[in-house]
Amino acid sequence: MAGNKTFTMLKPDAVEKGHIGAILDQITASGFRIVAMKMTQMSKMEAEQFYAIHKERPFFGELVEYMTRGPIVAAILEKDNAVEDFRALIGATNPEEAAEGTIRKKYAASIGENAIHGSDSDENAAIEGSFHFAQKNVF
Ligand code: 3AN
Repeated sequence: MAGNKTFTMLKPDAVEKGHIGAILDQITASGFRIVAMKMTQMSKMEAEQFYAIHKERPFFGELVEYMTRGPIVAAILEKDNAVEDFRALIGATNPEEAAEGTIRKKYAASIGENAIHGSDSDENAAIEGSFHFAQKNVF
């Protein structure tokens, strides 16, 4: 059965460009409830751990550099079928392939700087959410 929580990060490029408000507005207008949220800056070690699955990929160094260069907004979101519906809302990893109206189509510059993260499975949503939030800060 599909779970009802996903995890997101508004990435440094989205924060730098002043898109926090617009993106959160689109997320909540699409039926997601914010159940945890914070602004934070990841350390190199945290980013390496968060993206450990990509550590053999050629873009790993660039990804860690990008994700640590400024603050992000991390959040846990709740909705029926959260993971799948949120992936649809953010659009394809490469903004050039993202559907019209999706968050990446509107705000992402490139595949490397793609504005927003969304968990790709219920299992990863739980792992990523607890990476950033203690249970007492999830409401
Ligand atoms: P998604 O974020 O859509 O789940 P993943 O998990 O494949 O995509 O990639 C994680 C992050 O790694 C992306 N959000 C993006 O910032 C970066 N990334 C993915 N593919 C590339 C690539 N080909 N070149 C540079 N960065 C990439």
